[in-house]
Amino acid sequence: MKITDIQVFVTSPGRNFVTVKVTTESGVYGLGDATVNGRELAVVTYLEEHVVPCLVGRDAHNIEDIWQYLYKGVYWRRGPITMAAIAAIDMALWDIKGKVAGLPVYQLLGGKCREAITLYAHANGENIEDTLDKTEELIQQGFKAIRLQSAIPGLSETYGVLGDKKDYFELQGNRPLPPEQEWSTAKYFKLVPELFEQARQRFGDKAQFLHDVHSRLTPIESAKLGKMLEEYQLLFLEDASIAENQDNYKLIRHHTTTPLALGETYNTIWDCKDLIQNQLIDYIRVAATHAGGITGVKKISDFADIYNVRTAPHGAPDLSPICFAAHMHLNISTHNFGIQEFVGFGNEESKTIFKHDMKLENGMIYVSDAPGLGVEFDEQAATQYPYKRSYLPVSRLEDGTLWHW
Ligand code: CS2
Ligand code: MG
Repeated sequence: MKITDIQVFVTSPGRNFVTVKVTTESGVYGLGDATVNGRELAVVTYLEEHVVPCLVGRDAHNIEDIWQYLYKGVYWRRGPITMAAIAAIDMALWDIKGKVAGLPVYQLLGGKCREAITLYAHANGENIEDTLDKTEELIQQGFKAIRLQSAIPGLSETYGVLGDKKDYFELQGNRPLPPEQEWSTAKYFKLVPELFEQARQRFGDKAQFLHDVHSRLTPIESAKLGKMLEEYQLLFLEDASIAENQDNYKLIRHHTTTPLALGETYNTIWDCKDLIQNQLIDYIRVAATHAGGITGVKKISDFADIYNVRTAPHGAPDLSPICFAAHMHLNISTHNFGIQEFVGFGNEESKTIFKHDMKLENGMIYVSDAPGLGVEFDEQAATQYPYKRSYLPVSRLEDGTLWHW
């Protein structure tokens, strides 16, 4: 079944998304997500200039060969831009194969290992009390796991906290230049243990708690935080230190039994191979859009299973519903699935573009049984929201030193 056309759409219903549509000679088409937050047009160019010309005329059914062709067939392998381009093509080809077979993609990946997908939701607040009030609301909605992030007293803006914005789309979608945020590890350490002390006092074991450090601590600081939080039995501490240096996690692991999660910035197995085989982490968080699609994530998940590492796919607002749907098909069919990050199905504008029938019930998601990935993309609606450059923030210490955001 030959590929006859590949289109790349950029739309910005509050924040930018890059969507790939692969069309075949039979008219069947598939969709993929190619969104790299803050670098969207780099992926568009990579796809249109360097991928599309090579794929038109190839057999859409040959998913693995096309993946290898796009990965091994280039000299400059890996990296977020290359792997997002590969990912989008890969997701679209799985979408096509499911539509042709008349089956949801998870049936092509081995069928169900569970009936529904357990989620963790985000509670973030201007202070500890506000964060815990939001936590209470999420527990009442049935969420069994909640990520707690609170503003840090004395710092103007904190990662993961909305401030005066109504949602993540508004927070992330309109940054014509990288905003500069201040960071203080000392102020952070004053807050986080107290946040979880009060959370456990207020909620007991009514929910599992998580926290995203967002790579801001040195390894020994991460080890100290992990030890301080052990009594609160977190489900996991995410991005405890920067992901580039996998050796960091030997030191952290040596000092604390708090479970560790990492991987949302990883693109291939090579980024996380040592972490997994040395069991330095407990959850691998690669996202389909950033790690080579369904094919790429499946390779990493199966490797992780050998070493008791579970998956906890990244589910940030900068991954489109197409990526989220791909995760649902992966999560329901992956034996060592752990938990899925969930920040909602998007804002009202994005719901006019990306349509699906994934169901949220009691903190769980029930996957679509529609053939393929189960997401429709309204090209007409997408044209209503043209691309708008927007950057992720940068972070500086109080003395002005550039730091990890
Ligand atoms: C965060 C992300 O969801 C998370 O765990 O780390 O929101 C991250 O900040 C964004 O994906 C960056 O684009
Ligand atoms: Mg994160």
